[in-house]
Amino acid sequence: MKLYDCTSAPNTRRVRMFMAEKGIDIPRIEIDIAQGENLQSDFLSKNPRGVLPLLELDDGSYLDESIAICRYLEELHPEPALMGHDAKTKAKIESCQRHIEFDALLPLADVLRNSAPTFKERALPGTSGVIAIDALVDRGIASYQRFLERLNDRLKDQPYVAGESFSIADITALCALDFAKWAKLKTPEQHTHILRWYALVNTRTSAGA
Ligand SMILES: N[C@@H](CCC(=O)N[C@@H](CS)C(=O)NCC(=O)O)C(=O)O
Repeated sequence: MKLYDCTSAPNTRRVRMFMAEKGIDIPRIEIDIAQGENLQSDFLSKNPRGVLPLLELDDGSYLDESIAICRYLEELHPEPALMGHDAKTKAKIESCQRHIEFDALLPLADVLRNSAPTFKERALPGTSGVIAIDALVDRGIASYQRFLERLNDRLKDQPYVAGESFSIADITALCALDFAKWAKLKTPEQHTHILRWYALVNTRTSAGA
């Protein structure tokens, strides 16, 4: 297997952290998104959507979408389980993941992509060619702030995002909070439960992946 990766991007970091937690070490090929390397024919012949991460399997086929990649790796390397053991935990983790993706990662991508000159004509990831819309910046910030409030409430009564154990939901949330720093969006000090959780997960070795 091979992972097509971009060191600075949040979704690729999710997969790198997931692999680090499981001790999976495979070759990585760096693709420079800012320079548009993902939009060149060589990469598009592997993934016509032009997005990362992308996993090349041993049979020469490709798998995109960070969570699909993680699910595949979880099947191959079940322990430590990061996507849950039983029906309820699996569903809870999946639900948390969806919240983080829709309420934080996508709005944050809107904030960055609709404000950064590099993405003026690439306001959606990949081959979209969509022009930036200024109003999406404020909408993205508002969604992220609401997400932080809910996350802080959730972490009042449990150590990790999806419950008592570290899971892929913690990986996704950590990647979202670090991605927010690119937009200069810090976690407000009153969100003490998030700050406690962040200190806990950010010291894991995988956080450096
Ligand atoms: N839902 C996809 C999102 C993939 C995505 O948006 N990837 C970004 C990097 S974080 C990308 O490839 N961007 C390419 C671009 O900006 O042109 C996933 O989870 O893999």
